[in-house]
Amino acid sequence: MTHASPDTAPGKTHSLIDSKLAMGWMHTARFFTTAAQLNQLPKVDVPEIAFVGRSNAGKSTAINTLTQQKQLAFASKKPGRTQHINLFALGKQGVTDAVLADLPGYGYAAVSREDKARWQRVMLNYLMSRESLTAVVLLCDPRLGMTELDEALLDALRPRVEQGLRFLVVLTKADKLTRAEQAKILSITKLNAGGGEVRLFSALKKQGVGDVAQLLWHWCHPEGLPVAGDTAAPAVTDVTDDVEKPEQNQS
Ligand SMILES: Nc1nc2c(ncn2[C@@H]2O[C@H](COP(=O)(O)OP(=O)(O)OP(=O)(O)O)[C@@H](O)[C@H]2O)c(=O)[nH]1
Ligand SMILES: [Mg+2]
Repeated sequence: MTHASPDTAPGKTHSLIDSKLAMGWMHTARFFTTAAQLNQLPKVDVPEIAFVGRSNAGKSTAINTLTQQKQLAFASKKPGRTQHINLFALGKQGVTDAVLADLPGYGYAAVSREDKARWQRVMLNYLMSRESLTAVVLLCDPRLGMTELDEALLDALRPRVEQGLRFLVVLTKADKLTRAEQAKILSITKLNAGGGEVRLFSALKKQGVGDVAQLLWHWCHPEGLPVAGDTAAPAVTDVTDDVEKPEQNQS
């Protein structure tokens, strides 16, 4: 883990924070609320980051890994586990400065056509109209890369991306690929990600975790970190201690 050297000059801000600090921030995550429909979601006035992607891609597991909490989000090898929009609040000393949203996955074959259509509507409405949404993390299984459904989502998001919405493709389950395969899918996905960021990630091997945490921190704190004593200490010191070993994917 690398550490940025602290800038202690008064009145300055840190534009770079180290991954330990970002992980400490992620670790503050706590359950906020759950909703089956958009109109049940409370308005929030802090940046909101949505985790989206195909069913079973690893969205809930990524949230648990990033927040270093075993069961904050419901993860399961049975696809379709997440059926609501679940919000988690982030921020030190109980002061919420960002929200993570875990969304149900799409593309799960066993769901009825009506349920699929209903969910697509809810998700698109959410992505199009949620005012607090500042970033979207699209999780993709690197063995599939970006599928047609992922491309459709990216297309739908494009107008908001052009207006400044941040976009990150996380290639989960990187542990299932060799280094050479990882490098290949990374470069292919960079070409398809419409100018968004792309990162390799493994909940099992803790690959890319600090890197993604740093990126999310910066997106939620574009002004940087005030140089003050109260923000200098991370909430956790060893980020690898309490992370769940996810079950092996069946597919
Ligand atoms: N090997 C490996 N398995 C993973 C990884 N991330 C997730 N998984 C497994 O993939 C399966 C699905 O994970 P979830 O996090 O529930 O997936 P999801 O995208 O939230 O799924 P839905 O809620 O159904 O949309 C679980 O069995 C996880 O343990 C990873 O990085 N490596
Ligand atoms: Mg889930």
